[in-house]
Amino acid sequence: MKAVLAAVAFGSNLGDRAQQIEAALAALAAHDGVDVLAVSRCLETRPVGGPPQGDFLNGAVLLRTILDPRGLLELLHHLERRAGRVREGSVPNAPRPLDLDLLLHGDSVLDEPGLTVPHPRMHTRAFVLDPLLEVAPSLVHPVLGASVGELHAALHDTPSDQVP
Ligand code: PH2
Ligand code: MG
Ligand code: MG
Repeated sequence: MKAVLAAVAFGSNLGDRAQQIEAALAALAAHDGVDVLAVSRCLETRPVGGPPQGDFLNGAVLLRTILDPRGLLELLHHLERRAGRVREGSVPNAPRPLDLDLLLHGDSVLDEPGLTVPHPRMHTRAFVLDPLLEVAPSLVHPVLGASVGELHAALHDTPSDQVP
């Protein structure tokens, strides 16, 4: 397919968080059909929802890719499994060594089993929008019709989950 811009959020709150994130970003950059254009800083954030658990390292990456949304999602799941992530039977929002969430994929709007793009909660989460603002302020959310910068500003009044 034609190359599109895509945005992926990353997070980790189990094991060697920074190492797991670095390894996944290196594998993403090395993958055929994926160019990593920009990587945000890693932000330390308090867990939102789920059982009591440790703080996250969160960030976001801007890609150019010829993979379609399903192909990119499968690559992200493969990298999560390689970091030791187990999905089956796990509690929702349990601590995880690596979480890679597909946020935006060009103008794609999809709601299929296991694949919803744009990510349904991305505009409500500071741990997603804070780092995404660093790498893709002008990327437009195709359903809300607003840029990442505008979504971030709209969320600005809500308390941040970032560890001071
Ligand atoms: N991910 C979740 C649920 N809660 N909280 C923080 N701070 N960071 C996350 O990445 C995160 C979360 C579900 O994926
Ligand atoms: Mg997530
Ligand atoms: Mg996820």
